[in-house]
Amino acid sequence: MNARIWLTGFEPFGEHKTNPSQELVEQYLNSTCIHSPRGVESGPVEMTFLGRILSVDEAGSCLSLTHLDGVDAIIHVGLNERAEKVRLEMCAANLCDFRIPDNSGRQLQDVLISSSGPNLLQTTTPRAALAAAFLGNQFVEISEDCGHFVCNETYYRTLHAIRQQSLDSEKKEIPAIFVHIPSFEYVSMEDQSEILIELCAQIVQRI
Ligand code: PCA
Repeated sequence: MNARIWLTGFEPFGEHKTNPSQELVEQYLNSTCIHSPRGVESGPVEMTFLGRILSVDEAGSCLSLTHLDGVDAIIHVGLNERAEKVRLEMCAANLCDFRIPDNSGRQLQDVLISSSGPNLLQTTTPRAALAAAFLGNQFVEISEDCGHFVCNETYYRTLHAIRQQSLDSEKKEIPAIFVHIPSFEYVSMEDQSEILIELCAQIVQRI
């Protein structure tokens, strides 16, 4: 099987001149990679990475919604300025509350993303299996708080669309997760790359 993975990073925002999520993700876009996930018996998986570097605004948060068809998994990656580890985000909140303006100048305060959606949406990836796969990894943690800025907005929109799509068509939900990364000072680009590929392979192996 060759799994098609929709992988996204973000442009710089706020005071940042660069965004490590852009550098991390750009290495893989439009390429294919073969990787054997740890601790899983069924051998190597082949993954083709499609995706984009998203603008940090409403347009960027919505862009993936027009690409859900024909992809096997969705991995969004963004910078968390305060993180010192790679955070696997387990849920997205139906709330925008921006501390700083986004790259289009929006500064939403206490605004719902979807007027009819639930307060929280959970990752559609197998949570327990991923937690177990990264249990011994000192650079990875599980997080229940994706913040209230554009990363959370993007994650919520994606999970909401996946849920809607599976309700409408009775198709299985596409696995999707948000990964918040720290600056490369805390976890090197090389270590973050290994974590990202291992995560993708773990998810794809269980489709
Ligand atoms: N991090 C921001 C948005 C873009 C990014 O890389 C966030 O955590 O919402």
